[in-house]
Parts: sequence; structure tokens; C-alpha cells
Amino acid sequence: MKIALTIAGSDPTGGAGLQADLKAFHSFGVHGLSVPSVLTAQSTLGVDDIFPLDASVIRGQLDILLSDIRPHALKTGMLFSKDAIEVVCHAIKAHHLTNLVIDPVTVSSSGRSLIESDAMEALRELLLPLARVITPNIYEASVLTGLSVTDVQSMKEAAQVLFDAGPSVVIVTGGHLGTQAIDVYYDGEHFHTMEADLLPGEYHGTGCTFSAAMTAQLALGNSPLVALQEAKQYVLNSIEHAFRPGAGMSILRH
Ligand code: PXL
Repeated sequence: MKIALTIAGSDPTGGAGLQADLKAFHSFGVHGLSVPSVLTAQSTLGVDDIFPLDASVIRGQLDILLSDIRPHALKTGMLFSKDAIEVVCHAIKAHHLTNLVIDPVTVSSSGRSLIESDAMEALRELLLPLARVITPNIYEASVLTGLSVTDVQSMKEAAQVLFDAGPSVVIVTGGHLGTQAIDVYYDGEHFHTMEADLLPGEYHGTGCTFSAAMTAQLALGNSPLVALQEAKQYVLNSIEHAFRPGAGMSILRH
């Protein structure tokens, strides 16, 4: 049985965060480990409050878990604070973990900031260098690079800048581009673009689900490029079958 770990925020709606990650892992036949880094209070209408867990609480969970079980891949989602990022980096290095996927969560689909301002630098300088794959959307790529990422050309420029921060592969996702969902993959040598029609509507949890599917694929031993194809298809299928449990955004059906 392959095993993947998510270190991410809790989303009580089950649409995003570690709850979405565990569903995606399960769909690929991968056993999921989960360490919450933040609790959120939210509904399908948006994030109402954020309760970051103390860094010592995150460390305590990671230390005991990783002393027993070695995941084949892991992902980080919403880490929120600089201290949390430092603890996660330390655990990854201490346990020589590989196949790290970073979803650099910075803002919710409803527009709320999901990271403290001084954590951004720690994310860029400490965590990105440890990654096999990072999966920013165009907003996250803009925030992380200072570039205005609005089309395929600027996605490629941002991918190049982010690659220089240290990850092996950068995937800038284009689900928010407008008419077509074009993802840009860059591995330092080659660019690949993956196109799909954009499905109408607003969906909660697409970024979490995509990066979790990538993580499951890496746990299974697939390359980042194969993982991208599988993960993209998985997200598209889940969007096609999305449903609306409350009064706000639709959530994906895994
Ligand atoms: O989609 C980004 C995201 C990640 N993690 C948690 C969230 C959200 C968005 O609301 O709540 C826990």
C-alpha cells in the first residue's frame, strides 16, 4: 500500500483542505496520513475565521507520526505562519522525506488571505527549495513572484522565476484564466502546456484536489508529467460531478 501525507488546513465543509486531500488520496488507492496545521471556520459561502495551530502542535504530530510511518509522498497546503513553515521544513529534512508537493495556499476562492505576510518569505526561501513539485494558481504565482500573471506567456515567466527558487518542477495552474484552463509545466528544460475547456461555475477545493492527486501519483511512482495528466483528468471528472451542499460554492465529487 502506498502512503501519502497531507499537512494542511481543516475545511469543515469537506470541499477543500485536508478533507479534500484524503478523498483524492483514497480515490487513487493511496493510504492517507493527515496532520492539520490550521482549523478554519467556514461554510460554502466563504472562510469566516482561521485558528492556526501552534507550531509545537504541528511538530508534535509530525514527530511521532514520522518516527513510525514513512510516506512515499507528501503535500503541504495551508500552513499560515512562518513558525509552521519552519517546523514542516525541519521535519522534512530530519526524516529525509522526498516527493514533496507544495500547494502554496495564499488566498481562498472567496478572496480571504490564507497566509500571514511574514510567512511568504519563509515559504519562498525555506520550503520551495525542498519541493519536487509546486502547484501555484495564477494568483499565487503573482503573489510569489511579484509578476502580473494573466496569460500563458506570463505563466511561463513566473514558472521560470519559481523554478529558480529550487523546486524540481513548477506547474502553474490556469483554472482562473478565463475561457480555457491551460496549465503550464516547467522542469528547468522543457515547458509543456495542457489545455482543457473551462467548465462554467465556481468550485471550491480544485487547487487542493489537484495537488493531492499529484501527490498520490508521485506516491505511486509516476513522473511529475504523468502525474499532471492524471491529476488534471481527476479534477475535471470531479468538477463534472460537483454538487452544491449549501447556499454557496459547489464542491467536487471525488
Ligand atoms: O483552497 C484553498 C484552501 C486550502 N485549505 C483550506 C481552505 C482553503 C480555502 O478555503 O479552507 C483549509
